[in-house]
Amino acid sequence: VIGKAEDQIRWRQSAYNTMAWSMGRIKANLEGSFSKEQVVQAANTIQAIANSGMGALYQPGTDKGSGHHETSVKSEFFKEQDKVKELAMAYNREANEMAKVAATGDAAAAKIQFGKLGESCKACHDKFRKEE
Ligand code: ASC
Repeated sequence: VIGKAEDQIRWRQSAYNTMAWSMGRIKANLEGSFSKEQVVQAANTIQAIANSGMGALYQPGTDKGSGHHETSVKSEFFKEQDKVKELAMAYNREANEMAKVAATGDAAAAKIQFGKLGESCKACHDKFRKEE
């Protein structure tokens, strides 16, 4: 186990924030002028984080942050590990595919894959993220 509970919460939140920035960056490129370089950078960033072993940051005791270490994860997350694994693997697949598609520079294909990737984010949010 690496880090105290509040470290793990902080590290995983920074990972999600970097992924959110990267998703926003891809979205902006799909809606505005398309820069293959930017989409590749963002997709590669998401892929790297998706494959970084973030499962290690959900040790017991990381379900109750407090103050500025507040966490949005539901307690069900820690009890439904098979479902978590299934959603995480689907997300991983879509993130890997996003990087692959980005590398081709095909904006139409990137848009389709971006939709699939976003759905795989949302599937976990719907099940395991508390309402804001
Ligand atoms: C984003 C972002 C998320 C996902 C999610 C997809 O850009 O910050 O958390 O996409 O909204 O449904």
